[in-house]
Amino acid sequence: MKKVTVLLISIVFVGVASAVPAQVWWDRGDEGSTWQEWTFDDSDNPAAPEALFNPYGEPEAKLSTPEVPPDYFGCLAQMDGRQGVWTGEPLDIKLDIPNRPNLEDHKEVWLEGVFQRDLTHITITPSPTMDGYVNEVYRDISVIQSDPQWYVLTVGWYIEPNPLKERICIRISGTGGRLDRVGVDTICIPEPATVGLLGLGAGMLAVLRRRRAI
Ligand SMILES: [Ca+2]
Repeated sequence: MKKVTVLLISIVFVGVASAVPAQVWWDRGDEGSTWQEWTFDDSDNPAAPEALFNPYGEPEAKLSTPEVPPDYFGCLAQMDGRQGVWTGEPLDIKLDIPNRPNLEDHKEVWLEGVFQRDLTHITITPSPTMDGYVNEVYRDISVIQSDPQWYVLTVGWYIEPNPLKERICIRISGTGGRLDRVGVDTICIPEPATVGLLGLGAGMLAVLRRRRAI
């Protein structure tokens, strides 16, 4: 092999190695993984995801508002260029996601949602509650440049030990909290972990950005 070729390969390798950890993410359909995406094509409540891969059960989204009586609450067929938008003031979303019942694992969860107004809170509750911890490894809210009326929320969590399922609770408020779509990817990873937490988070974020359908 010519020296210049070796040099070029070395440069590429070093460049990649310095930017991306050895093992950085999973593909949808990998062992122990699930994914589910709600686009709210109809007004069903609870709502089943429009697209999913989850061999461990049936994920579900419940929409509600704590306001009594509600000023406005419902699923709009169209809103600001988006179809199928849940709205409430505030709007509460609960996502229940079953998962692989293996207590020897730890779990990674990534969520991405398209919404309007203010994110009041987002929490994840592993079930059953066990001794362990939930670590939020990433959170970002960014305006969609091509569609600045809407924002993208991206959150990642590391959970150990692995719970049987998750409940993710989101509240969106402001002058009408609105949710156009939300997707969740999860994976159960057998211990001992072979990947670094921070590196894994960065890599999975790259995957989510590639998958983003906005
Ligand atoms: Ca929608």
